[in-house]
Amino acid sequence: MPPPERGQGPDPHPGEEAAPPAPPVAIRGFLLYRDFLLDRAKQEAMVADLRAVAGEAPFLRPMTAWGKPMSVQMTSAGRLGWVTDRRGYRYEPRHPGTGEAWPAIPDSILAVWRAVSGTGRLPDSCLVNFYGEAARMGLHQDKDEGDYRFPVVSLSLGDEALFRMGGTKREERTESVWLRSGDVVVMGGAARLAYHGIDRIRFGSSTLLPQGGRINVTLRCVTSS
Ligand code: MD6
Ligand code: FE
Repeated sequence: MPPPERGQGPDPHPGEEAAPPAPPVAIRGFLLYRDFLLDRAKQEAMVADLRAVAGEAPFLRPMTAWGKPMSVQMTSAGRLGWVTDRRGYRYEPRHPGTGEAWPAIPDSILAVWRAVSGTGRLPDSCLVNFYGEAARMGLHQDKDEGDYRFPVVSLSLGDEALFRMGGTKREERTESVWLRSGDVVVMGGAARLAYHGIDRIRFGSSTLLPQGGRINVTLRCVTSS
């Protein structure tokens, strides 16, 4: 058998084991798998899968608990979707606009979780964020889940984004890195409750999305069993 190829992401060739991902770099406890999905065709297939999700569960511009619309548009797949409105942040089993259950998490996305999450459990929730030209995401912790033993796995597609990573207190020192299309970040262990955010994107830096912009997908276990 030939040696495993690097950077080929999850999707093994039929009858072969998935190639182990190239080792990540650790930044403030966040694990960054650069070019986890190197293959352009795989990235395009994933975008098509996510467009199908958004076809069933349209993107929403959520309201924060303090009544300001977020600049990022969001939808979800999986058993539970993350929503926010005047009642605050929470997970819901149905799309707030259509009233329908969220679509299933695409297999192409689950394959990334299987390859890097280090758990046999599958995620309950797949949050899909879309960043247009001026979108950003303030420094936050992911703490609406019921169980922090499981990591959050994030995948970037499209334009580059400046990702800021800190510690478990807002005042702590931060480090930033430009995330590129195909990069995967795992936030687990001591970094599971670390502050992080997106300062800005470089609109038009990638050709993956013909109209420009960035898609970020985050996978999470929400309930403790
Ligand atoms: C983003 N990411 O990359 C925002 N959360 O657009 C997140 O908020 C995030 O990258 C938890 C774990 C990894 C992440
Ligand atoms: Fe987050």
